[in-house]
Amino acid sequence: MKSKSKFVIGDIQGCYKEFKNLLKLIDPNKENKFFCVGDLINRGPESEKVIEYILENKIKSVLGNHDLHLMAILMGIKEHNDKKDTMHKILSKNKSIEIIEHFLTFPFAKVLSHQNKKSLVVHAGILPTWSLNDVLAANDELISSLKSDPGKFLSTMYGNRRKAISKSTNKKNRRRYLVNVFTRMRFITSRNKLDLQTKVKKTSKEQYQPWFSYKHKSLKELDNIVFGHWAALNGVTNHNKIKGVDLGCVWGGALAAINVNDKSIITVDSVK
Ligand SMILES: [Mn+2]
Repeated sequence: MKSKSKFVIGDIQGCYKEFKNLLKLIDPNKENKFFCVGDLINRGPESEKVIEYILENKIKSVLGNHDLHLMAILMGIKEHNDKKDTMHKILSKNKSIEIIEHFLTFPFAKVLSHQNKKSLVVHAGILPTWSLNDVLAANDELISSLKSDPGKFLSTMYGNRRKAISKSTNKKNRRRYLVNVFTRMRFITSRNKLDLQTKVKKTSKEQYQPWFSYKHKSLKELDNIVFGHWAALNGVTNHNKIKGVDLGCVWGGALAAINVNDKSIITVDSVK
C-alpha cells in the first residue's frame, strides 16, 4: 500500500482471531487508520479479548445494538441473556467503568474524510429523507442525551418504536425511534416506518423495502455510506454508493474491511 489508507471494519461480534488476522492484512505496519461499524462484541466466542484489544488500542467505532446492550448490562439495567448473549467473561473482568467510558466516546454516525471525499459510517442505516446535516443533528441529539445521563438513556432505549416522531412530542419515543434507525433498521416504508422483525434478505411485506434502496438525500454530499448489521445481505446492496460490510463472520462467513479511498474490500474467513 502506497499511501495511508482508511478502512471500515465490519461487525466483529467477538471474533477475535479473525479480527487479528484482518488487522495483519489491512494494517501490517500500524500506519493505516481504521474505524469499526459497531457490534464489536456478543454472539461470538471471544468478546472479552476483543474488548481488551479495543480498550488497549483505543479503537474507534460507531455504536451498534450489541454495544448498547453491553453498556446496559454493565450498568445493571439489563440482564445478560444466557441463551443468546456470550459476554460472561467481559462481565467477570471488572472493567465496567473503562468499557462504558470508552463506548461513550463512540457516535451513532461518523463522517470519515479522505481526498476531498466523505464517507458516512453507521451501524444499521439512515433515513432516505435525511440530508447530511439531518444525520449529524440526529446523532448529536442522541449522543448528548446518552452522555448527559447514560442510565436514563439506556433504560428507556429498548422498545420497538417504528414510526417517526417530532422533537416536541415524546422525547423517549423519539430517542427509541432514532436509536432503532441507526442501530437496528433493515426494511422501511416510503414514509420512514420501520419493520423491526424481518432479518432475512427479502420481505414479503408490501410497502417495505431495504432502507438503502430509496433515493438518499445525503448522497448529494457524501461519496458513500458504509454500514454493517445485516449479515443476511452478505454485503450485497446493488448500490454503488451504499456498501454493506457485515459478511456474517460470527455465523461462519467472513470478516470484511472496506478501504474508503478506493472501495476495495479485504476479507478473512471465519476461523472454525
Ligand atoms: Mn447489529
